[in-house]
Amino acid sequence: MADQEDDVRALLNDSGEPDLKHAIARAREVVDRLDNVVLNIAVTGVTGAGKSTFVNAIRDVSNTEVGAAKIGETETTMEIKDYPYPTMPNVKIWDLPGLGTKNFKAKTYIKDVKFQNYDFFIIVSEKRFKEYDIMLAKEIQKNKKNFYFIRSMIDQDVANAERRWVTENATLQKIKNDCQENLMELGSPPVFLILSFYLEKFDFSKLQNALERDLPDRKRDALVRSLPVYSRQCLEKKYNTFQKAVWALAVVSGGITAAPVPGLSVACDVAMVATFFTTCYHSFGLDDKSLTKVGNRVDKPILEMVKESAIVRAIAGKTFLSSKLAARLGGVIESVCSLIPVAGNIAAAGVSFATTRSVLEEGLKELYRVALKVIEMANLN
Ligand SMILES: Nc1nc2c(ncn2[C@@H]2O[C@H](COP(=O)(O)OP(=O)(O)OP(=O)(O)O)[C@@H](O)[C@H]2O)c(=O)[nH]1
Ligand SMILES: [Mg+2]
Repeated sequence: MADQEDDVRALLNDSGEPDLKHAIARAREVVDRLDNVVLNIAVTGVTGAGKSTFVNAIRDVSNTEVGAAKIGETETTMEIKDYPYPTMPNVKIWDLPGLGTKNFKAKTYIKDVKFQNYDFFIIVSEKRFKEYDIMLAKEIQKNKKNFYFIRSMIDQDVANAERRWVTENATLQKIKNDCQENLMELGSPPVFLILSFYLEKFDFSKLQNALERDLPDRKRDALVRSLPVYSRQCLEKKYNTFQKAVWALAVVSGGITAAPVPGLSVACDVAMVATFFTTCYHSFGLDDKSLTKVGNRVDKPILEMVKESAIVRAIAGKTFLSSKLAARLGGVIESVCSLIPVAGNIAAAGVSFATTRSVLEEGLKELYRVALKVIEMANLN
């Protein structure tokens, strides 16, 4: 009984709600948001600007991979196509066809691409922003949506200028000034310089900050969890969004109900806990595909390092939902995990809210620790 009272106290404290009924309702809402938030991002701009390349980059998919957006030297994207994030299918990037081609006329473009379906627009240009881009931005503005200008192909400009002994910084500043001059009639909105092949360079983190600032909370978290890990700060943000959900998941996976009083259950939905860890694992870029890519880039045995972690091995081996959950997590949180029931969905075996919460917290922390090590090895600070 004393344990249950402690649990209720801990739960109310975590939720910030005045009573169990409200805390449980809040927990359900938080857990629901983990998977079910819909976010639609439109990537648009003139033909050949690098839109599809950017779409692939922010999904962490290489251009040649199955399921990647097609890239090409001539007009490539001919129809509107959605590209869901591999592990968050409700978050979608829409690769829109090039503006101003004979198939998509500037005047009717906004209507043709069904602008109302998107949360915001990213307008890509490989050179100066031209009248098409400005017209598009005005139409988007008229329709009360946000837009963000990104300037692509920065590597080419920098390389060309370096041949004339112009420094990288001077080139970047010149591109920005140039773009903003062209966008004067829109009040010179910021222009983000992006190199899709290396998101960690230039302005991608500034773009992420701007998107986060403008999105409502639940959509912001979905964005943060979906983007590839390209910096320590980006990883930290991901960790924080998952961390915030831990208490709620402990409530929901515990099947806790408000009645009868005091009503805290003594169960743990093992499958739900495992699904949470698997989502974090993908979001932190710890899957084999992401790691192989990073490892090849820096020529270091990152995959091997990551596999030293028991929890990563368990998730990668898909043995996580098996009856060995507790043992798999063993090295990480031995004493806590030995309390977890071994199989099935809801399994009642005297697991309190506090216990489930600490299993979730410790598992998440371990995945975060490994992901930080990857960042370090990949020189992505
Ligand atoms: N050097 C360099 N090349 C890029 C960059 N982004 C895209 N490209 C190249 O530019 C070409 C066009 O890229 P896409 O991504 O297909 O352009 P798009 O805007 O989707 O083109 P459409 O679908 O025809 O409208 C391809 O050859 C890409 O490899 C970049 O940042 N730097
Ligand atoms: Mg394209």
